[in-house]
Amino acid sequence: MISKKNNMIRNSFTFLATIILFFDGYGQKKELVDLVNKKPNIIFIYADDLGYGDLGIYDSQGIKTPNIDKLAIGGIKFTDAYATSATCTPSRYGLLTGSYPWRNAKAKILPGTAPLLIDTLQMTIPKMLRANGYDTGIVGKWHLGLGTGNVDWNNHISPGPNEVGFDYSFIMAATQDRVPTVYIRNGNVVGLDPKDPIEVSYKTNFDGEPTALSNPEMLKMKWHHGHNQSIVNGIPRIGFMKGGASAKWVDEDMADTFLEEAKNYISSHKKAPFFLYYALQQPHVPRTPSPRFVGASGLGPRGDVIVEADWCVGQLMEELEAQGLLENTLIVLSSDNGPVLNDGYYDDAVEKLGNHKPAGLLRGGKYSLFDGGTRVPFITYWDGTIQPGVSDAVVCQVDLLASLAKLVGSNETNYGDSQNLLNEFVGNSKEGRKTLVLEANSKTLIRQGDWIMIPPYKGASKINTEVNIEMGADDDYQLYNTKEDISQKNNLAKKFPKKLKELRDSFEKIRGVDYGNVSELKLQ
Ligand code: NG6
Ligand code: CA
Repeated sequence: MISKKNNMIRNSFTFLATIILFFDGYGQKKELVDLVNKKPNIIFIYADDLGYGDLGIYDSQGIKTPNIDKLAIGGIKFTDAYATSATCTPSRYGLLTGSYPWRNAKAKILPGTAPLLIDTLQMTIPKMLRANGYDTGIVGKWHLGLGTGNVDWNNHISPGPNEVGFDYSFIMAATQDRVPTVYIRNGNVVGLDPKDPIEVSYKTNFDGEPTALSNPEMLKMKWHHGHNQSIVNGIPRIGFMKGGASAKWVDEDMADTFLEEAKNYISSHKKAPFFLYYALQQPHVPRTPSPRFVGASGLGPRGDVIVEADWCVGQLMEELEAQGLLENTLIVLSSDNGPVLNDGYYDDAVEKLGNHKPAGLLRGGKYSLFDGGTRVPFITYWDGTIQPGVSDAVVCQVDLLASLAKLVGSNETNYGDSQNLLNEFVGNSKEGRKTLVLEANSKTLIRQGDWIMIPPYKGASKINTEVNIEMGADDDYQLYNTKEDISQKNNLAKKFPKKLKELRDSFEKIRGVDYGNVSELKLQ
């Protein structure tokens, strides 16, 4: 630290530029020294379907995650942090663009053949960082669409991550349970034999290709709902695929493959600054731990892949340390949506759960309007710069764009829905967001202060029996005080009509919809 400061003093202009004075909510002057324009490397680690109660540091009852816990102990553990949505595609869209996903009608769970969801003219985190001198890379799950429709997987695939800001990309197109089951590097399928071209369809099977329905004897993992189309590596998937045998991934190697890619990206961009978006596939279905982790948790494959993901984070940290980059790297870890046990395969997630509570004390889970859908683990870590602590500031992944822009000294100040919460993310403030509109299955709700209001959704199902999760929809208004009732058990809508009106007014203003009188509501 001392030698770094001396370096800065030598360059007095930079030094002056790094001192930012600002006022916090109470009018007191604070100094944020050495932060802005320091341009640290930035790594965003995004788990897939990791719940609020799945990490040791978030009081996990059954799974040990020492490496991620170490990040939280040496950094800031956020207790009131949100993804923008209760499912993957919209959350990733909100994260990268700084725009609420409900503003884009197409931001729904996408099939593997969907066109690119992000407009190539839209602002994104990697674009913003690139404009400020960063090299940018993505390794892992994409799930934001590719191409412009009718992708030819045997040619260069574009537009994709490389056209919305990433200098380097090594991705899976959609999800581990969706075809095509191949890796794509900078727009090209990895390991493809041109003599065995890939064809993909989400409508019809290709003649003679086995499916889970026609050839159940080929399955090493059984499907529970959905997931009964093409079989790859003995695992039934969503969608039909033909060809590309030499390019197909090995599911059990996926964690190691992404980790190696992430480490290589780091070691080949040491000259900094770089931004790495490391999008883990765990613990999304199909849960396929490397043999090294089978049985590691005692909770079946879902627990095992969380242990595996934790190990990956530890390995990444070791790489940063080995490269001497730890003090100059901001690490943010979170999850794209809440947890689910049975998401379409028989994999013992329910049977072997024991006392473990994937969503902790939160109600609902993935897909849900309740907090179990969107309130997620969120950790920031920056060795030597962020003072360790716990923060109950309300923050959202949509805010990373504006906050990182502030961090890297961008002159732009308007980032749409993204608010600059840099002070919260580095632990200088616990003020957080005042208001947040969240999405689950095309329905929205509002969080304002300690209160959550879910508007009526007439006739919507209260529980999804396939995944066995409460969806959070009701015919009447729901109002919860999350500070006093984290499990959203007491609907206070009738008891606090003024508070209800306050949240309803804010909600209508932001959504741009007049939801009318309580008794007249007929929302879908
Ligand atoms: C659902 C899938 C589920 C999962 C989810 C996407 C079925 C029945 N269910 O449609 O298994 O793939 O989509 O998850 O097909 S997400 O985390 O990427 O949003
Ligand atoms: Ca997800």
